[in-house]
Amino acid sequence: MSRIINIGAAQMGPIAPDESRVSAVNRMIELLKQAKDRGVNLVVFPELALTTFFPRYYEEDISKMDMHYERGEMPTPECKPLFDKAKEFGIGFYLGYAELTEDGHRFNTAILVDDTGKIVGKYRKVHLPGHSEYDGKRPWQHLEKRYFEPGDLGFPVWRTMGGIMGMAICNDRRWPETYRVMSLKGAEVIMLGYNTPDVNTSAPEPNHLRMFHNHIVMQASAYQNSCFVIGTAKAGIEDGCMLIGGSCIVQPSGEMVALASSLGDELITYACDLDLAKMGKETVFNYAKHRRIEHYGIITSQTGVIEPPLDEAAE
Ligand code: ING
Repeated sequence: MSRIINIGAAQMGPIAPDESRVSAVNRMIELLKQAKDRGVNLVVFPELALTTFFPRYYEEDISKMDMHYERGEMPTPECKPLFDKAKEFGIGFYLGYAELTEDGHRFNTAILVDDTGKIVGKYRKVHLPGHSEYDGKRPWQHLEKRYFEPGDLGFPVWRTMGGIMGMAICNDRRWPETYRVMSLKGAEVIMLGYNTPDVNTSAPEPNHLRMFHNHIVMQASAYQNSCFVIGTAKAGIEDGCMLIGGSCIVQPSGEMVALASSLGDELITYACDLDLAKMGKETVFNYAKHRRIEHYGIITSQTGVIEPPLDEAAE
């Protein structure tokens, strides 16, 4: 019997710096209503779905950014209507937000809530792009290394809603290790939200490559790890800074089966047959049969590049 779960990527348009959480939550509830009408079982909201992408702003005193973080555990009072509506509809969801823990740690976080309203798990973004100090050369800052600590929860997966599911956040999607760790634990669905500025002065590249790279990493990784990958954007112009859209659902073949066409609040959906993940896991990417870990050691023992020595004789 096939295990079909109808998954929705609930892309959100811009969240203005002064937009309230109530406004963002109401927009997400509207997307949940669309999801209900379309028989969706699981909705993936973006990274930092409650606030504007505040790492674009420099603040000397980090505590002055506290208003962008959620304190303590979910659901917060502002998010409770979202949790209640999802539970009423019997829809699970992924929610990205900035987390400020009781003991003062700051993470770029996502939680997975199942279709009964139970918080199944939490993930904290491991790969933090950008920089930690003000960079005058940039039109926009990207201060995730200033406002967040690297995630301390690893890449967990959970058995929930009939499958094995894991989470990632934005820049994580560019690193193959993200998916491989989860697929070594059997992940059939890897979901993630992203806020990707259209301009990244630290990696100047032609504009069209922004979307190309966004999709190639998720499509290649879905194929190489034989799993579904869902990527949900916060898109559009936030305070003058363009964030790319391109929310998508990718099946284990690597083919994109749903793609957002706007830069606003937009739900895309696909009936994901989780058993499609099995074929790859049992054949081409049967890890137990084909991987040769005796040759992979430096992937985890070495952080940066170590080139072969220059040949003295050639000098
Ligand atoms: N944003 C971007 C991302 O990884 C970035 C940062 C942009 C990296 C462009 C490389 C190129 O999509 C976040 N929030 O990680």
